[in-house]
Amino acid sequence: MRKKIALIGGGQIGQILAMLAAQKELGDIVILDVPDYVNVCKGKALDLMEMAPHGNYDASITATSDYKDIAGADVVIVTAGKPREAGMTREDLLNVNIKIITEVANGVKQYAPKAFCIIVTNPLDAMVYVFHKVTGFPKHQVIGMAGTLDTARWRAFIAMELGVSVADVAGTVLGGHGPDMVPLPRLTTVGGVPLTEIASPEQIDRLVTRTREAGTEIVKLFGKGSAFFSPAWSAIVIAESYLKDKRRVLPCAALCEGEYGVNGLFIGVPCLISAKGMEKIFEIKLTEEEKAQFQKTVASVTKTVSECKI
Ligand code: TXD
Repeated sequence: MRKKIALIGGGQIGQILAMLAAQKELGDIVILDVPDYVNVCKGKALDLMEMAPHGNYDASITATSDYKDIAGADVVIVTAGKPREAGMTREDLLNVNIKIITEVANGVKQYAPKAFCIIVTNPLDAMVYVFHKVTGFPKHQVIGMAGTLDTARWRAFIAMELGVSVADVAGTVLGGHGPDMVPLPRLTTVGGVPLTEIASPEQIDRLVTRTREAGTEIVKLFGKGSAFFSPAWSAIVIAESYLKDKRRVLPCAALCEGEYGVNGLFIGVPCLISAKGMEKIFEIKLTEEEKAQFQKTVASVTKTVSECKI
């Protein structure tokens, strides 16, 4: 019996999610979107089915606007919402996306109450908080996808700067999905060599800044809409770790209840993702400077969440 993956939102990211989930044969895929857009999603689903012979994958890919069709989903990935336009901050999306996420959360709670839920919609740290509050799901069942993307960006920029393979760049980014996220140069390595020993302080500062502004850099280039290839793959990495019990340790927005001195907020931290969902949060002994940066991002997330009227 194949697993079932519900993609709530079949737009830019949703369509890439469907393609990647199908190519990796993670399960059958149901895309859910609004009635006005569902025929486009049905077309995308059909197009992906017609690609299967070349892609050599077997999956049922369908689209709907009825939550009944996501019944029993094992994984739910939520991208429903409005993306940024040039000049907008992620927080500018807050009110419009709170309404959407609340509607989505009620639908998922009713039809897929056991699903492992990966929230992507921005402002991410607030949207995952809203989804968790509205569903009342246990914390192992709900995470936000942002740090896995931010870490991929951090690794990609380092590889580009140093002319090395991305495969050999290891590191992590903590905190909120915003301009004060916390890449950790001290714990980043290139083939086991500490980044701080092969890149100058100026290079590292430039890499940190580019990582923090990576989303905005793409939004500016697009003018309307935001990144979709890298966010989609970042969410699939998490879903795959859950579905295959790969036990990856990935930076995700998880509900902290004392970890890192944070209580009651979803914030980007290293998480063990297993068949149990978000099984465990790993704590890092931060330096005083890293702690100060982390507290700054926590303050930003706290402010945005405090503005969520739910
Ligand atoms: O790392 C991250 N977490 C971020 C997330 C990285 C990049 C993009 N980030 C955010 O993801 C972005 O700011 C948006 O809030 C979401 C989705 O981005 P995407 O680029 O996929 O947006 P689209 O193309 O507008 O797709 C959104 C879809 C679209 O098809 C709408 O019709 C649908 O969401 N939508 C809904 N579906 C179901 N139910 C409701 N109510 C609904 N409203 C809109």
